[in-house]
Amino acid sequence: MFTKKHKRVVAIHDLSGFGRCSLSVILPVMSAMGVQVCPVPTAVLSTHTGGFGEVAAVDLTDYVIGTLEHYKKLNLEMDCVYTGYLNSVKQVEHCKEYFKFFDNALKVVDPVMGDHGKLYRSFTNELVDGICELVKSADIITPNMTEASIILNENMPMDRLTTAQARTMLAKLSSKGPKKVVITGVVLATGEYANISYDSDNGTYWKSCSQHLPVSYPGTGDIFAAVLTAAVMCGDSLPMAVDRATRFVEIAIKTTYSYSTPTREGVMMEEALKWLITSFSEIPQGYETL
Ligand code: PXL
Repeated sequence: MFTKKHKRVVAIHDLSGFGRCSLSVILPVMSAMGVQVCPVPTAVLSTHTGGFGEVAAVDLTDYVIGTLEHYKKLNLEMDCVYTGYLNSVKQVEHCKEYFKFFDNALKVVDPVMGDHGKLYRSFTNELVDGICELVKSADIITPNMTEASIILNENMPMDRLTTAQARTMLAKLSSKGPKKVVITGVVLATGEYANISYDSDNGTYWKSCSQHLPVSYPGTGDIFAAVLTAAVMCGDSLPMAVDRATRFVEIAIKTTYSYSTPTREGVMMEEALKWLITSFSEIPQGYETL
């Protein structure tokens, strides 16, 4: 009997044409790491919603559940269901249906809702509540600080986080359901800029620090979650996967910054992708206990 060689993930996210985010970056990243991606677009947009004015967009709410019905008929196996930018409350329900049907698959929720203390354009309170609910069914979640604060119904911390505060945030998120929690873009009391994580299976807390540049590019959260998800699917421990994602996003940002391109155009994947491929066989060792 033929068994598939590569791990397979269904990625439920939007497809933005210009601006290098969501499926446009998730596909190359995961393919380069040897994972087969089945993209399920939640919406098609001309650009992301962060700085290009009025967007040409088509909502694909009813398409998502149709893909599940077809995959059921095909008896497709999925090793992972990974959700990101959702376009309607109905799509939250459709993601739950995906989780229910592929109950043995790894469930990753990137609760894409906002950044820098603000919700992305087009996110209603109802959709935010739905995504906060979806988080409870996940095995792994990857919020940034803004999204972590929304899920916890807390104000976004204005100060740097002490180790105790960082650990508390991670543990509180995990107590909602996901066994593994990652928070990106955390500034620690030490002044370090870190991605922090908690694995409740063994009670361990981790941090991967990176150099902080005075720029922010859209899509880096999507790239981070995609590298992390593919790395876990391929057998990395949580700290190794977080570190792999941290290292790749760091080099993608540094590379792009050196070219001084407009930030709204995202990171130069075309330049950075080779680092992902050439470094994938190396063991990521930049993580430390938190
Ligand atoms: O990278 C997050 C993201 C994904 N998809 C769309 C977005 C954004 C952030 O602005 O607008 C459409």
